[in-house]
Amino acid sequence: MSKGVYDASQIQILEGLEAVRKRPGMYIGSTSSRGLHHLVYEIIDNAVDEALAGRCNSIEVTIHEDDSISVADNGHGIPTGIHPTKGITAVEVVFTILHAGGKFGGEGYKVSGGLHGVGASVVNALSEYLEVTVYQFGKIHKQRFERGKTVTPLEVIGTTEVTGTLVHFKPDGQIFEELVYDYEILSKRIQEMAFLTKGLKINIKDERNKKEQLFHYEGGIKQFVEFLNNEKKILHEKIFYAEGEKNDVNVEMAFQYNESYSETLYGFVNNINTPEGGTHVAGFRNAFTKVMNDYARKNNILKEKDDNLTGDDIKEGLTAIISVKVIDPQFEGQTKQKLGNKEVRLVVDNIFSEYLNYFFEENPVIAKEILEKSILAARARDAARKARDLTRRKTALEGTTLPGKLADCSEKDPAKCEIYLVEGDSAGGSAKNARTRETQAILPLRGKILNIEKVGRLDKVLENDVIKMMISAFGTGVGNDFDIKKLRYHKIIIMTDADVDGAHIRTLLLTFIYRHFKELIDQGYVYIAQPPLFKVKKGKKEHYLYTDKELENLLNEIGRDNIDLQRFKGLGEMDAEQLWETTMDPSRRILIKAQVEDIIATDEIFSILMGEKVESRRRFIEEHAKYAKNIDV
Ligand code: TTJ
Repeated sequence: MSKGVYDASQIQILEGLEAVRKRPGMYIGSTSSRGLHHLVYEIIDNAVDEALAGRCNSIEVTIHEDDSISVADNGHGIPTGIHPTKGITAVEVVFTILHAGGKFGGEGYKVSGGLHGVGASVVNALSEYLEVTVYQFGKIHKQRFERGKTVTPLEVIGTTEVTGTLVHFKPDGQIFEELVYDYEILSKRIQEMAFLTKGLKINIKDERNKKEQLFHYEGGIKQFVEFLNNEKKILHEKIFYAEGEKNDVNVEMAFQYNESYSETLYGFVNNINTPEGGTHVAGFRNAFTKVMNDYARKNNILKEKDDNLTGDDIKEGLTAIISVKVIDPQFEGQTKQKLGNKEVRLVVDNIFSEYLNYFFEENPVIAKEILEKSILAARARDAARKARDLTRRKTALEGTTLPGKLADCSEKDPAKCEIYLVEGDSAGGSAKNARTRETQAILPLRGKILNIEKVGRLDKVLENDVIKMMISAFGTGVGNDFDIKKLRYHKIIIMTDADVDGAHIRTLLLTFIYRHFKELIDQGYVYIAQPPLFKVKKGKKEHYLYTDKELENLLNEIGRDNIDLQRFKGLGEMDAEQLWETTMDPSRRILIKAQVEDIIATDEIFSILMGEKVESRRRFIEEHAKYAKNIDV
């Protein structure tokens, strides 16, 4: 290649990576902690692709002391030769040309990227430095980049007997607002990747505090289902598993029922979670409903007079993973998290139907148990509908739908309205006095909020008075009636005491909202208020502190003599003015948005906290109480 062409392509490369640095959000979503973690997934995805191609079986991820990251695999190594059209080494192509990550290479390298797949060059552009080391054909090759720019060519620096690729990078402080890695966030995602790629070993090591975990699942998603059901009482021992491929679409499915009433179903496309579902999930549900009804009719479990089971009936207690690999995934929906490829639906439907029919024939006892549970669900749904019709008629007669305890706001535009769900009547009273009447509504919650996870079914949940009040205040309806357009407040703020009971009530409320109003959380309408833990008075000056750390800092600053330290045990200890100043004034308060960031972790925690197995619940609370912020033990 002539020097002129090389120069031209160099200019293009620099322009490309400069664009990434100018608009990082366009490539990795955000420059917050989320984007920071995204960089690691991006690099790991490349190594996982190498594993999918059958060339590597082990990946090591290291968080170094300075929050730089290393990812190493034992594959064949990124090719070190000159790329036929680009005129630079393939290694340099991977790290400097946009969207090049792994997409070249042809045979056995079909699926790659997906939603994340913006490529390693984006990581390079957003790193203070990135070093890649390739172990290949007896030699060690190394190249260094800084902020996307090549600073050394790919050089041979030694000899070796192993093969693989090692990438070491440090996210750029000029780009990211947050530079500290969270071990838990990385290890959760890494565990998920390990479940999704059976046989692959992924080790994560944190050199900042010597933590280390190895994830390795020969059973793949079958073990994923086992893990998700671990804290639940299972309905049948044997886990269904099937794998198949048709028209270049690879499908893996696993499921097992538990005795609860909620569904835990995760779809993945090229190892990426699809919270909004899509054609793969639709195909699964369609086949499941059809096979269940056919089997039930054939074996006289459903009688002639009975209605067919619906998709909702077979959901209760189902834990399932559907993982598909697609060459050119199309993502749709508001957040681009829904698989759109039409051809996938039938492929999943066909493969699942075939294996499920076979599974039921082989395991008639399991088939019967699952069907009986679904039939019970159908009856409960019927009863709930009748109960709902009844309450609807009743409320129509009474002429009002709002609960008496609600101190509503006068503003009618939901976007401007907030509702505080306040623990206890006395705090409720202070909050009513403190509030801005125009925009802030107060609903005091007293009495037992029933343990939703234990009761489960909607018809039972709806019998609880506190729950009924909340639902009618929200205005949305519930279950099949749910309509988010009718929501009366765009901020639902949970305000509980800063002690163990408060934390428990908060968890109950969040569980309830998560199970029955998940969309409210998805839309970012649910918040947690942060009341202060301490008040420090010195002379005429008063300070409110929200964490132990803040208190310590303040005391270090102003000294420990002649101070008056008050510890707030509950909201009730604050008068209306204090409550307004510290927790309710929109210009001063701290609100935490309730997020289902990591659905899997949340779901597991909810199950542990709320579920049947009392022993593990006690253990969990003991283990976590000492770490949890704002919990007074
Ligand atoms: C490309 O197609 C031919 C065989 O090698 C393929 C390749 O790129 N392999 C590869 C990439 N192995 N490992 C990587 C890789 C590993 C890490 C940790 C990070 C990156 C960006 C790539």
